[in-house]
Amino acid sequence: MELSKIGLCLGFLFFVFLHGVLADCSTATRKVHRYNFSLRETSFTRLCTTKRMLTVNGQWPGPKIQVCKGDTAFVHVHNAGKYGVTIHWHGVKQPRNPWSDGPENVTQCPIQPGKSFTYEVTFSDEEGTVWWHAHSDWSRATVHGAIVVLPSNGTTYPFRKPDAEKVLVLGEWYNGDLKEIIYNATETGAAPVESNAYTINGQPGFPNKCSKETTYRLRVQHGKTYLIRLINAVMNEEMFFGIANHTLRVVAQDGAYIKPITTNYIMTSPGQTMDILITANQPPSYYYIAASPFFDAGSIATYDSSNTSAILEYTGIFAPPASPPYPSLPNIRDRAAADKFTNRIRALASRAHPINVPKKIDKKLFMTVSLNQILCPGATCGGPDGNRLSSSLNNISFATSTIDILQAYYRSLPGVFTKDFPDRPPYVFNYTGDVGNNTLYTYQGTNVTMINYGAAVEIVFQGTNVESGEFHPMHLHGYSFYSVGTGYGNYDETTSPKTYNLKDPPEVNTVGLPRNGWVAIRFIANNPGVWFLHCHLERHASWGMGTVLIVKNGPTKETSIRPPPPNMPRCSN
Ligand SMILES: *[C@@H]1O[C@H](CO)[C@@H](O)[C@H](O)[C@H]1NC(C)=O
Ligand SMILES: *[C@@H]1O[C@H](CO)[C@@H](O)[C@H](O)[C@H]1NC(C)=O
Ligand SMILES: *[C@@H]1O[C@H](CO)[C@@H](O)[C@H](O)[C@H]1NC(C)=O
Ligand SMILES: *[C@@H]1O[C@H](CO)[C@@H](O)[C@H](O)[C@H]1NC(C)=O
Ligand SMILES: *[C@@H]1O[C@H](CO)[C@@H](O)[C@H](O)[C@H]1NC(C)=O
Ligand SMILES: *[C@@H]1O[C@H](CO)[C@@H](O)[C@H](O)[C@H]1NC(C)=O
Ligand SMILES: *[C@@H]1O[C@H](CO)[C@@H](O)[C@H](O)[C@H]1NC(C)=O
Ligand SMILES: *[C@@H]1O[C@H](CO)[C@@H](O)[C@H](O)[C@H]1NC(C)=O
Ligand SMILES: *[C@@H]1O[C@H](CO)[C@@H](O)[C@H](O)[C@H]1NC(C)=O
Ligand SMILES: *[C@@H]1O[C@H](CO)[C@@H](O)[C@H](O)[C@H]1NC(C)=O
Ligand SMILES: [Cu+2]
Repeated sequence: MELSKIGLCLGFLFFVFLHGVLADCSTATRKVHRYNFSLRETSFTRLCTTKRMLTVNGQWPGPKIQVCKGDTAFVHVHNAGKYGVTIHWHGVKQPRNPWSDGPENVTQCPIQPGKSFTYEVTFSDEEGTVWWHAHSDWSRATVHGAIVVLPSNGTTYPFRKPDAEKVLVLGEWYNGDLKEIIYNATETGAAPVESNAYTINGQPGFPNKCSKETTYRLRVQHGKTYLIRLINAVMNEEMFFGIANHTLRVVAQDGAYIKPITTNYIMTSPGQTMDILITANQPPSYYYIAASPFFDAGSIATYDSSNTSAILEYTGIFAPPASPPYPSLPNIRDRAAADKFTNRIRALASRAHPINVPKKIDKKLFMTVSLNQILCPGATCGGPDGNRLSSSLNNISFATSTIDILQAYYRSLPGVFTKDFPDRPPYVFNYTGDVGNNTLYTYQGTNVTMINYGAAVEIVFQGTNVESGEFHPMHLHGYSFYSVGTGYGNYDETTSPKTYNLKDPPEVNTVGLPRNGWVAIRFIANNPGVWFLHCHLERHASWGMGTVLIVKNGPTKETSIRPPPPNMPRCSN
């Protein structure tokens, strides 16, 4: 072999080794994958602070799961931690299999310390990036990781195959213990403390305290194209994201392809995933990759206003810049910039990736989404007016039961939940106007909505100005849905539907409800089960901004919930 060829060959091997060249399902031999997750307390140091925190296999972010479209993954979870935990497979529809969905006391009771549970993660039509995270108290801040779903054998990406792929997980670091943070907030009724830094792949990065040396580096080779799988695992804020001097080409969201969007920045809310192509076409150097918060709540909430960064580092020889260029990101309150990006998103809707938007609706739900207060005797609580902070959908603050709703439904156990979640708000007012104190208070209940198998469902989420208007990323388990319309102010039954996009609306599992605005979603209820619907801002979810949809069985075994696995974790009472 000629020397130059050997050089090329070595170069290629080096590239494969360093850059994680894309796997391909034509050579994948397994349709069933097995993973072991060991949940345990691990010591981590960030911002010059050392603490022990719950992780999977000692890693933060946790291990990546990689499958081909339609495969199955069995994930054996052993809990070697100190308290009960559940894991959710965010964006995986789990057809007929709510038993492995995960939300605490909705589809299962927690896996107790010393115990194990094997999740059967059933993939169907997801393709792209989804993720997994703990779904009990606030453990998801440290217990999360990527799920990569590759095109199945014989199919390809709807774009030129990238040279390599990289996972970037946006997260949040808290100096304090997460269990204690949410416990304290629940005890006092005050808002939980904010994080101390945002992170990219577990690293706060420049300019955070003690973080310069450990900044995450994404190494690229000049001329190559990379698929970045960006996961927003942040707890309580939406994020802007960009890479200095590099154009982003967004090609998928929430495990479904979109019409490519070329942009300098994106906005992503907790729960969402974005697949982004970048080409390393700039002079070899260092460039900052950065994310900064987008936060638009009123004055009741405090938030982490810091930035996080990583470095895009070219291979080869160059003089390192004294200070690499930093991307220009929108201001923390720049709602127009957030909307400008979001409103460009359209489903790919191609022959190979068709969509099926329901045109005729069988079941319509209108839900107000509010922050609230619960009166505290003697006004001695830590929230506004001495009350407790709360939140609700249609004025019901979701009260978590102590036996999972799925089991109670499947076994017809009485007294766990009621099937009377209202289809409309109990009280009609100017939702986005100057709301008075008569709308402030809410009550707690475990009220669910029953939906017939196969029904075409529309849900309109109406943000309210009760307590304080704020952006809410609404997430539905068991489904992805079409985000058909959105606007500011109150939804209008006559004029709002006329603005819907029924041609190529994005198919997502988490949708942004704008502050004092509305968003309409549609889907066919073809997945029987017990499915949690909630705001993906953790503090809002903890206050009760959630509910449950129960999609009834269809007429056949193939349209009915599967029987439970034999080893479901026991409920403790
Ligand atoms: C992928 O499909 C090709 C063509 O149908 C077939 O020859 C090959 O065995 C398949 N690979 C796997 C891993 O199933
Ligand atoms: C998972 O752990 C079990 C028991 O320790 C072991 O037998 C098995 O090989 C492990 N599987 C994987 C995929 O690591
Ligand atoms: C929880 O509250 C206690 C008592 O006020 C305080 O000492 C502790 O620092 C708080 N913990 C966290 C993590 O904020
Ligand atoms: C990055 O972009 C900025 C602004 O356009 C420009 O001034 C700078 O020279 C670029 N840096 C490199 C290394 O190309
Ligand atoms: C975060 O980045 C933005 C956009 O570049 C910048 O305007 C802002 O000053 C930065 N904020 C902090 C706290 O560094
Ligand atoms: C879930 O139920 C268990 C009892 O099975 C209970 O100890 C726990 O507090 C419940 N979790 C929540 C969030 O209510
Ligand atoms: C919600 O359920 C509770 C019982 O858990 C019931 O008292 C209440 O009337 C229900 N609320 C609505 C609006 O249906
Ligand atoms: C609702 O309140 C907004 C903001 O104060 C106001 O502009 C609008 O006219 C009100 N709508 C109705 C129907 O009163
Ligand atoms: C609402 O109640 C709080 C606490 O009682 C009071 O301070 C405030 O003035 C009231 N606001 C209105 C609009 O009545
Ligand atoms: C919500 O429920 C509370 C408690 O029952 C009640 O005081 C309040 O008026 C209700 N608010 C709305 C907007 O329906
Ligand atoms: Cu919210």
